Amino acid sequence: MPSKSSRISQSRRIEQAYRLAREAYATFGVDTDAAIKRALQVPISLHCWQADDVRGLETPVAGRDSGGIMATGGYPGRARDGDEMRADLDLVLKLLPGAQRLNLHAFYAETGDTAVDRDELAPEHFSRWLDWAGRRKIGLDFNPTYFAHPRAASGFTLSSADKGVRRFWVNHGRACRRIAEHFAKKQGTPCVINHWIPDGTKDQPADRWGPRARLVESLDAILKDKVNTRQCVDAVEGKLFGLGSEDYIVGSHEFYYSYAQSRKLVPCLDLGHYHPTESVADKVSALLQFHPKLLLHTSRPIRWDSDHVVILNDDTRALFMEIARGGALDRVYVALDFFDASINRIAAYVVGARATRQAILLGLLDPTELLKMADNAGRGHERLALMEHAKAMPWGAVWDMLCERDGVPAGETWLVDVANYESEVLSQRR
Ligand code: RNT
Ligand code: ZN
Repeated sequence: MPSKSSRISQSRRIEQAYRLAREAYATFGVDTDAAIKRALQVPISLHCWQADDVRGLETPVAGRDSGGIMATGGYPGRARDGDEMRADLDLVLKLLPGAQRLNLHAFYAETGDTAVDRDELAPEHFSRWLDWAGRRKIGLDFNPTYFAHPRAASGFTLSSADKGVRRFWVNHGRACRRIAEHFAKKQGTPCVINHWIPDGTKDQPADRWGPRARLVESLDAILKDKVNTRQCVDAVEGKLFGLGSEDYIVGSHEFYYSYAQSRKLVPCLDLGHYHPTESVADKVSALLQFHPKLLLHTSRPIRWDSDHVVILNDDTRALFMEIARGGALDRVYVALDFFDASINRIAAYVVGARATRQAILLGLLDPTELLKMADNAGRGHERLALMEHAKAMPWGAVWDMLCERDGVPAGETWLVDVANYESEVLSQRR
């Protein structure tokens, strides 16, 4: 632990650097105090599945490399049950500035000694998560788990040609919506429920039509139940390909944008789900012309949808820059989606969540008004020069102040807490 006097001198350094940064930004027409305040308010929904490498809490564990997604690596300390997950998340929450939520997957139900299949899940199977979230005053979001299950082994779930399989997953989706509605009622904030299915094929199918028609039918059957849609906010997530579904994905982007539009659902954009040269940032202003809200899964693909820990790279920055420039921060739900089993998992959360909030802050520190003025006046060279200059602005000093104001460690001193926890707690997990 840093000593009290070194903490005081660090605070003083942060204060001094911030004063200079605030002035520099003010000449740029940017109010750093307002940016800090706003950046802290945006809720980031922490995905529970980084804690245990997307295994879930069912017994027997249904298999971790299913559904075209896979956590690779064998770093020690994986959380093995709900209590360990919550303990890990407690430390994560302490090290993150700003508003947080927790994003649960259905296979993190805690059903004690009785096995409860996915189509029979009910709110009471999540009571421990709800109690925990209530004590921490954070809201829960939710996801049906349409993978890692014997009935998903064929590679098809909601779009399966098998009526029984389809019915099972429809009932799972319906059960999950009731759970999401229950969460929302308890916590007093809407619960975003994201539907992602792995359905697809490794090689070219003869029939691309049938599964898509069946997916429409199944989703409609799930949505037919009356739930309060202000509480249970349904989102649908498309993708380009997965492991073992390289050629054909039933729920492609075009499918879900149109489905969401016609059924008044929220489209989910996952940063890892597009062609590597495609800009996800550019899609925001197109989709928000037609959809009131978007759900974002911040992730990081490396050559494929590898779900690496989010860092402050060009993609993350561009995404939130674009959202801030459009004044659309309250039209997006921000959620993390990555799983790296090769590094300390607490640090994975902290790095990814902090990078996401840094990108939000950077978006809010953008001198958008100046840039637009230059653009509108036809002075493209000025716009370009200002954009380049903005990159060299002292935003790090503003970030440190954001952490300071929210009472969490600035800089990288949080690594000490992670190291202590690793030696005291994680190293005991065998
Ligand atoms: C998979 C999707 C999906 C999952 C989670 C676990 O490609 O991104 O969001 O990562 O549901
Ligand atoms: Zn995702």
